[in-house]
Amino acid sequence: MNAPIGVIDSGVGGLTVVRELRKYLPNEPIIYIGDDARCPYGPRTAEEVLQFTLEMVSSLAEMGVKMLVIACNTATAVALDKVQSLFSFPVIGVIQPGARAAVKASSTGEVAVLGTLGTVNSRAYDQALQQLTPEAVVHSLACPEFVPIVESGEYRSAAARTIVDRTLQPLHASSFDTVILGCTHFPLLQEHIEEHFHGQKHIISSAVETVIDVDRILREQQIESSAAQLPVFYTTGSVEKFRSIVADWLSIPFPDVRSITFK
Ligand code: I24
Ligand code: DGL
Repeated sequence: MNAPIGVIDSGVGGLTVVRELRKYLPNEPIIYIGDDARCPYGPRTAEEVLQFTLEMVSSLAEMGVKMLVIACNTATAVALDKVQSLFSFPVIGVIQPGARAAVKASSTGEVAVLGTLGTVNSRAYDQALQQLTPEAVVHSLACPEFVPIVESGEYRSAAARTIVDRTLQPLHASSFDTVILGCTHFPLLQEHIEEHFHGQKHIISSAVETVIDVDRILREQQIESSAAQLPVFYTTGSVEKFRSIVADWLSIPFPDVRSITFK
C-alpha cells in the first residue's frame, strides 16, 4: 500500500524519527507536519497541546495517511489516547517504545526520565513504565532549558554542558541505571548527558524503538509500501528555515517543504 505514513511534531524535533524511518524503512513514503509557529509545546497547557495535535492529525487524515506517528513526546503524553480513539488508522507515539527499551535495559528496575514540563507533568512515562513493570521506580525530571539550548544551535558548547550538569544535579541522590531521553531534542545533548553520568548509565532514545513498532504494524496490517519516494514536509512556520534544517539533518539537498496554516 503506497499511502504515506504521517509524522507530526511541535517543530523540527520529530525529524529524529524521520531519519530512522528513512534508514530502516527506505521504501515508506512520509508526510511530516511540524508546528514551528507554535513550538515549543513543552511549557503549554494540556488543552493547547491536544488542540494543536488534533489540528495536525486532521490534516493528515484528509491527506490519506495509512498510519500516524506522534513523534513529539509532549504531544504523545497529552494526546495519544484521544487521537487513537478518534481515527481509524493505526496511531503510535514515542513514549511506549522508549519505556519498553528502558525496561529491557535496566537491571535495577529504576529509571530516570528526562522530558519537557508537559511530558513530566502528564506522568505518561510513569504509567507506561509501571504498565510494563509494576514495581518499576521512576524518577522524572523536567529539563526546561534543554530545548532552548538545542534550538539556539549552541548544543555542543560549554554553556550547554553547564546547563546539563546543573539540571541533572537533583537526580544524584537516586540509584537508577537507565535514563530515557523523553524529548525529541535531547539526543543532541546525549554526549553531555552521558559524560555527566560518567558513562555509567544506559541512555535510551526512542526514535529507533519507535521505528521498530512502525515496522511491526505495517507488516501486521500488510500495508507496507514498495516504491521509494522522497518525503513531503509541511510547516506552520518559516519554510526557508525548516528547509535548511531538513537539508542538514536528513541530507536531502532540496527537500520538498510546504507551508500549512491552522484556522
Ligand atoms: N535544532 C532544532 N530547532 C531549531 C536547531 C534549530 N536551529 C538550529 N538547530 N530551531 O531542533 C527551531 C526553530 N525553528 C524556526 C523555524 O523553522 C524551523 C526551526 C532540533 C532538531 C533535531 C532534528 C540546530 C540543528 C540544525 C540542524 C540539524 C540539527 C540541529 F541546525 F540540532
Ligand atoms: N517535540 C517536543 C518533545 O518531544 C520538544 C519541543 C517542544 O517542547 O515542543 O517533547
